[in-house]
Amino acid sequence: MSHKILITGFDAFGGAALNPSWLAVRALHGRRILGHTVVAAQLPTVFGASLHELNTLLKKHQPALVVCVGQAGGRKALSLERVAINVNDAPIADNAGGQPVDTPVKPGAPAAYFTSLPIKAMLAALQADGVAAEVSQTAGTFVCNHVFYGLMHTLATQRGLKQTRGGFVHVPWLPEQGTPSMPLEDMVRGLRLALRCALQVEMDTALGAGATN
Ligand code: PCA
Repeated sequence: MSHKILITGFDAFGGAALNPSWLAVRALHGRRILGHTVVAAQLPTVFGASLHELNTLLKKHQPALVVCVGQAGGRKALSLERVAINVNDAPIADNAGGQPVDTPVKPGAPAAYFTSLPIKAMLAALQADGVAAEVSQTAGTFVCNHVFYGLMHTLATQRGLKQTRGGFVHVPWLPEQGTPSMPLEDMVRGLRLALRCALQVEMDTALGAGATN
């Protein structure tokens, strides 16, 4: 395991001109946090290809911490996702025209995985710094949940990545995209705080089932 943090964002999808998740993670590329170096990468908003790309990045960087980030229009806070589910059920086509309905992310794998990030500690850290944040109980059933599930499955099953912690954060729209929204500076500040907290806090005692992972 290296002293690297991998943080990913997505390209624009659904006809949008931009994706704030990529703009926010890009701003963190190369930063040092508690002796770790941040590597930012963009994933395609495509079922399958996104996970293939993520797994290549995991193999290459062997990070200590992985946070995947996506846009969730309509939400008003940084959403710390608790659970990834083993289903693809796309409400719209992905960027390659794919629209799977009720297929598994990984056939025969568990129904769900909990995040291994200390989301309650992260929530407290963000709120203490004035960044709007919430714990979310669903990352949806589109490409973000697909990537989140695939990430947790890889971390659970790949030798060499068992000590790596990972999870998913959704960001709201930027002000120019619609309402509710969050300025880019707040997203960047919030994500940096979230990464720092995840490196500092060993286990989230408030998380219940997640703490046994
Ligand atoms: N948000 C989508 C996929 C890419 C993104 O940024 C989602 O929530 O699934």
